[in-house]
Amino acid sequence: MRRTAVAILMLLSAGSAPAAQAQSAPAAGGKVYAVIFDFACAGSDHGRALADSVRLRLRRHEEYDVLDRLTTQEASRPLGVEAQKDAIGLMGSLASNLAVFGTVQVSGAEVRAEIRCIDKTAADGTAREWTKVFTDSTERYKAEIARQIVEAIRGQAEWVPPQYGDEEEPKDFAKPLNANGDFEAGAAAWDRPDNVSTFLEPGPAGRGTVLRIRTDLARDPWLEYKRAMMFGQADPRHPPQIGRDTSYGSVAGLEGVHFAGDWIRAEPGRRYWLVADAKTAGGTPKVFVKGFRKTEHALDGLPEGALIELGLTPEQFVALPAERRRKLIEDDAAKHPMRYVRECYRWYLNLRDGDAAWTHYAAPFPPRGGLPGDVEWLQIQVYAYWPPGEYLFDNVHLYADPRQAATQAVEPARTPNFGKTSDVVERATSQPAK
Ligand SMILES: [Ca+2]
Repeated sequence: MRRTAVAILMLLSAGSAPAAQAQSAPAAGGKVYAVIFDFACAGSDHGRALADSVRLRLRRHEEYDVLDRLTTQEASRPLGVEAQKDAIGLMGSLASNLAVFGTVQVSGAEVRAEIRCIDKTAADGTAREWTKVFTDSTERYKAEIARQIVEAIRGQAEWVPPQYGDEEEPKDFAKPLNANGDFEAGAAAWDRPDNVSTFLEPGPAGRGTVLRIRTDLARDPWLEYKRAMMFGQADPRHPPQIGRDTSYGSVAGLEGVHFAGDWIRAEPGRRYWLVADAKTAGGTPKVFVKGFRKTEHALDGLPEGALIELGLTPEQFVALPAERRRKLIEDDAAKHPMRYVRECYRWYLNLRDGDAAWTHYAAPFPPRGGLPGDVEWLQIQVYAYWPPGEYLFDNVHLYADPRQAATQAVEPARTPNFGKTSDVVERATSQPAK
């Protein structure tokens, strides 16, 4: 009875792994002590590098105790696929019950790995053995072949996180869901540019109007100006002169600059594509899609904008009778419902390949599954920060995924504690004080 309970707990603790364990998985409770020898590879380091990728990847599975690289390299030279006797001898002296070795050959772009595995994890002590050939000729050969080797070792498929560029950009998008993504209608459906950190201006031939963001600015006068602009106390047609600053204390080093679009009605269960063109000289500017939902408005506070409209200071507001305060909040929420939304979803397109040329970016989101059900509104926010300088953007479009046939359920994060900050994780996992 007790044994059964332990086995069930082990399956549960395997988390998202399929409940049906592969036949090659170790007996319940048994650790696999694996040694991955450097692979033999004439004339290059590919064998060592690939072996190390396999070690790292296999180590992610908690039932595998993988001998570290230095100890392995001290114990043995690289072992080619023919070195079976050496491997079996070393398994004994290294107290390992699983050994992997092999030969890697590189020919042009193609990498070919002939890999042998000796597995002595079976409860009855019998050795099982396989030899397989893996090939890849992409830039990601190391990750790709390592994944296939680990799948062969474990006898089950690895979960592969979505990769940028995994899915080809569709050619048949319908009309964008956001208006004026090409900026040809000026600031329509976007923030008003402040003409200090954000500009809508003619781009190079063929682009019409583009968005320019500047982040090499002195922070304090910029913040003061943005605030005044928000409350109608500054006019971007007559922007102030704000000094250039490229220090860590600049706008680039602290807030960065956001340029937001209008609210877009969200459709839970939907998948989207976000595309953008950008010209950057470094850094990783981003195009965020943030999701918002209505929230019960705070019963004791008004947003700053509302206070200014009412001509009240926060102190004057607090001094009002409770009934009067509640009435003002309810009236403001009815008039400006979007002042009372809360961010509940966030994804971004990372514009990371900037080499001072215009580059097109496209990616689907959510990375897996459909948009969560609590997202009511989406907002696009173009964002640039470090390094201090200028960034150009054009054709920022949000599309419904034309390949999606039916609404899709939300798929939760695969990574434990994904989206939680470290303090939350620490609190949740720390031992209670005695
Ligand atoms: Ca344009």
